[in-house]
Amino acid sequence: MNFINKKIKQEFEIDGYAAIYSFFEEDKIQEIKNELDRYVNIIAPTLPNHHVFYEDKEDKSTIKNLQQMFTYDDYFKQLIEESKIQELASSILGEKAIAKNLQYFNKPAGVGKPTPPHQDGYYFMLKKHNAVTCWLALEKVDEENGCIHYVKGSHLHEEYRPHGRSEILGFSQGLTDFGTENDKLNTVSFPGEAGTFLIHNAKTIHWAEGNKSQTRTRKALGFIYYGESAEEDKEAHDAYQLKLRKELEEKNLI
Ligand SMILES: O=C(O)CCC(=O)C(=O)O
Repeated sequence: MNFINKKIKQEFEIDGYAAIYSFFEEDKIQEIKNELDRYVNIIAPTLPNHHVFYEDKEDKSTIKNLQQMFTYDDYFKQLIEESKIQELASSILGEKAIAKNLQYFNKPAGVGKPTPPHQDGYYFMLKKHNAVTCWLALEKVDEENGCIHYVKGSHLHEEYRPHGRSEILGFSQGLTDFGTENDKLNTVSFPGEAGTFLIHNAKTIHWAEGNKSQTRTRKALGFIYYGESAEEDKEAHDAYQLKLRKELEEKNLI
């Protein structure tokens, strides 16, 4: 493991997350943005309704979330499977990182909803919790358009915090007891320029506000990896996803 990854791993183990402010050169960020535009224009309209979400499904300019992007497109497959993101995830996990999801997280101007406080591992249904999420800002992120907040050290607790259904499309579960004194004292926010790169433990509590800007979007990509020794409860996971999809269809949200 190189020196940089060692330092990031140390931070990650203590805090439950680490931030790298210049992970990719500007040119690479521009390339990713161009490929994302292509994907949104050409591939998104062809996707099944559980892999593309809109704040208002009648208004395609309000696209908020894409799921499993790497399964539909070679550029994004390479970005998650054969890149320095995958290498870093493997270093942090201490074993080969297997790509599980590549998500687009947008908060459209004016209407982008909050990201409820949650722990990713609660959704993953893993027997061990060897999973990480990486998050890459594709434009400037701050308190106005909804930057990420972490609760420092929240990954160190054995149990997950209680979650319940959230009303936010794309984030079906949120913490039901969020906002304790400890949560408030340990919350750290991550504003930054395009290219801001974050990595967090599957147990780390994180959240973001809605987009209060009337003019700026908040575009980011999320990369989920499981360690190769992770044991999924695939049956339970797939059953939950199917139930959720039916509910969202019934509510006419997707
Ligand atoms: O981009 C966001 O607001 C949420 C991201 C998130 O929850 C994640 O990457 O796990």
